[in-house]
Amino acid sequence: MPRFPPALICGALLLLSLRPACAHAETGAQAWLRYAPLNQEAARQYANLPAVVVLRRDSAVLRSAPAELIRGVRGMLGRTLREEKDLPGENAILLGTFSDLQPVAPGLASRGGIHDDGFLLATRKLHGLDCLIVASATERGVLYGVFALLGKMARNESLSALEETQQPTAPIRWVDQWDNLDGRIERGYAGPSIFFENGSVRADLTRAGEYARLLASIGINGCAINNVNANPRVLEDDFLPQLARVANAFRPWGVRLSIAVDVSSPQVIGGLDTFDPLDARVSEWWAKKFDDIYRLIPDFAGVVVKADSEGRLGPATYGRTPADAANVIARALKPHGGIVFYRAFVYNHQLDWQNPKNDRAKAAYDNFHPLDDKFDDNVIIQIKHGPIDFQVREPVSPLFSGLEKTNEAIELQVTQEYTGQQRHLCFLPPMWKEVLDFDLHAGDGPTPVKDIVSGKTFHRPTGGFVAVVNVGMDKNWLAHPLAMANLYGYGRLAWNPNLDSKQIAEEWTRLTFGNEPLVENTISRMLLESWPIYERYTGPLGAGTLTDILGSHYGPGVESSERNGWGQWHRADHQGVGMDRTAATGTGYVEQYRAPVAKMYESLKTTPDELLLFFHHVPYTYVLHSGKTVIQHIYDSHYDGAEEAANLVKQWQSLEGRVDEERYEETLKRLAYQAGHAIVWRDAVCNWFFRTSGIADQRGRVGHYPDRIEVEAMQLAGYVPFDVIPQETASGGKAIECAPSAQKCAATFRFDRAAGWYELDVEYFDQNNGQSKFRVLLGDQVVDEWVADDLLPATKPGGDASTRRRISGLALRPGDKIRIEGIPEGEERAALDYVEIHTLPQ
Ligand code: GCW
Repeated sequence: MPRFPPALICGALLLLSLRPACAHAETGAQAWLRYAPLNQEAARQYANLPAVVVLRRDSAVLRSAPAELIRGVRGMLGRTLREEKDLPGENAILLGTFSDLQPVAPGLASRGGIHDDGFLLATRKLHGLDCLIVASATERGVLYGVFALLGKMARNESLSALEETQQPTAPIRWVDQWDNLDGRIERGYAGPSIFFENGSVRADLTRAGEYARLLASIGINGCAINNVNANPRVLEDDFLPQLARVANAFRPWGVRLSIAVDVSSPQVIGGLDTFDPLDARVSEWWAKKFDDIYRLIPDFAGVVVKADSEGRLGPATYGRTPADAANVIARALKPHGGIVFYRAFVYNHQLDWQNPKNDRAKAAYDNFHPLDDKFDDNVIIQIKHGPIDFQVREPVSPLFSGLEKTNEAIELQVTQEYTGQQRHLCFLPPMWKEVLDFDLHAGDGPTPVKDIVSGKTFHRPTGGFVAVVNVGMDKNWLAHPLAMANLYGYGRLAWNPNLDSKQIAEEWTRLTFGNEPLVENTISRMLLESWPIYERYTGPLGAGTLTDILGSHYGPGVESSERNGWGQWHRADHQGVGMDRTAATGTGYVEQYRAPVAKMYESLKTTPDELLLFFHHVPYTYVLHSGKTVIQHIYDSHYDGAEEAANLVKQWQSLEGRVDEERYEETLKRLAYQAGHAIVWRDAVCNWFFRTSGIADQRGRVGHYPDRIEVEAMQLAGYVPFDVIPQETASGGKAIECAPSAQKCAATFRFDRAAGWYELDVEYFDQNNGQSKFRVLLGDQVVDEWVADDLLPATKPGGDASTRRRISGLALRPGDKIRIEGIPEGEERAALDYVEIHTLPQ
């Protein structure tokens, strides 16, 4: 079949009135709220949609409901609904709270016992007219109902005989941002803050409002806007009106503003000589501060606290407990209805690594379990889903079942700190589902994490979900066009943790890329495969992500977790690998779980393979349930993972012309980069374990790269070889870089294989402190050139910087001279690692 350019295909499809998503380029700014025009067939089923929308009472939040409905319907159907204040003499869409609608449509509330932010979507005959009703007990629930209705239309679902109720599982459905006041975002990968700039709240908060709209569309009702490593400045008097401006931007969307506060604020900015939570002056200071805040922001939601953690000050300064610190703030918020999220992420990062009984994983439980029943009822303990820190795989935190008389929220991470930083595709809902569905055996029947955090298991008044999101000024919010699936998935699960990942992936894909089955199937399959793939080429068997934990948390850094106080140890040595956390011989961490769970993890036999190294130290020759030895599993999984990452590129390429060009190209670029970086990961981890264990790969792959030519073996001009540290992050442990005096460098070699078509991969190092230029010449002909201008988290050559440039379709002949030229810039010395030449299929 001849290949037509995408524009032609789109044009042809348009003539057939199929109107695919490729009709116009998209930036991703609209995320899943595109309201793209429906094709004729889909639009036909909404032909009878009433022309009028009725909102009987106005308020900041309610106002958004008809506005959004009008916007969505106009986008999808090209019709502009008329807005009325009361029932017209024609069919209508009615929006409102149950009490607003009571006079015209009595008895709605009793339907399904809807409460809080739950909503009803229903068709009713009222005075002989066909009405579509969106109703809730709360104003924001009405808005959620409108978004649900529009989502149905965008996915081409029927609205006839609609009778649906939805009830969120928990009252707390929040997001946190780790934005600093200078505009940078801690662990943010999508540009600067949408809230702050140069120490102040941004003058233009358009994006903050747009973010709130996106959040509302997935049922999120609170957002803490600043880094939990909080700058006390946010509480200074002249800063509060600035916060009020953000609250104003959020308000129309029912998203309540929250901030992270530093517990030392009474001293640092309050002029007191103490921040002891039990000092009366300190409690007065907090009370007065919140009085001031609520005067400006009547719907202020509350605060998030990180204390006694990673160098932050906390109640430990005065020998006080987290409960003392949480309660003094909670009591000041209580009269206003505010809440305190106190983070359970309290641990000693200067642990003695030589003591085999020390274990960071035990910290949250050790610190908080003894305080159960000491926290006020407007305190919520915010617990990271695993006991360490958002690794690619961890068991569930035992603290969830360790607090029965305390409110809890689970903390998840949408920002992909340890899962590829949005340069790698890693759809996290499948991971979160495993966590939420995990039965902690904390009661008579099943007690999955989702029931504990939503307050059901222990009959708590409140609780729920928090995710660290870290959207930025990048147009598409999270940088990778497919990364927003994680924010969408988070919101959907916080609303209803019983949804399955596949359904979430499909919903998101349809809303984001349209309803074409091939597009839906391909993208949702890619999403669902992506976390296991990422896990395979990074940290295996529960050993942690194996990334550089002392720096970027991005590329491979197997040894970085060892021999330091941070406690992310995997204890790999010449004989074996894994942390012994058993009661019998290890740190005793397993005892923090209830008996049935503890029993499962205590035994090697019943510990699932994927968490083996989290709980046990075993020899490399230990045989897994899968029948493979640990070492062979490490090798195989890394080779499989890298191959599957390459396959993601192919899957995506099958969508060329079926998704708009802008998002197609951007996604392709990132997936191709990921496929290259997966090889960097594969080689680093495999070589490290090969070197450490001395056990060869049964399949002969590790350490053998028949298609690879090391640059240090080429003929060099201006380039000098050097040792890369850690050595496994460069092929053969060595790379070349331009000598300090060199302006231009070259590495040359002769091709000595049979004549044919080949692809040539150049592995180079792209740092963020320079923009080197590269050229590849075949004889005298330039076959490719590029600038190493990516902003990877790297200032030196190594696993973070290593990047592949693929030159495809080269006709090579034996004896051909291939020359790679580098022009260094700044501190980036145009470093190269190796070249690989692969035969292309005929
Ligand atoms: O994982 C660590 C991050 C820190 C973060 C901390 C936390 C905001 O590396 O950057 O600090 O977790 O959750 O407090």
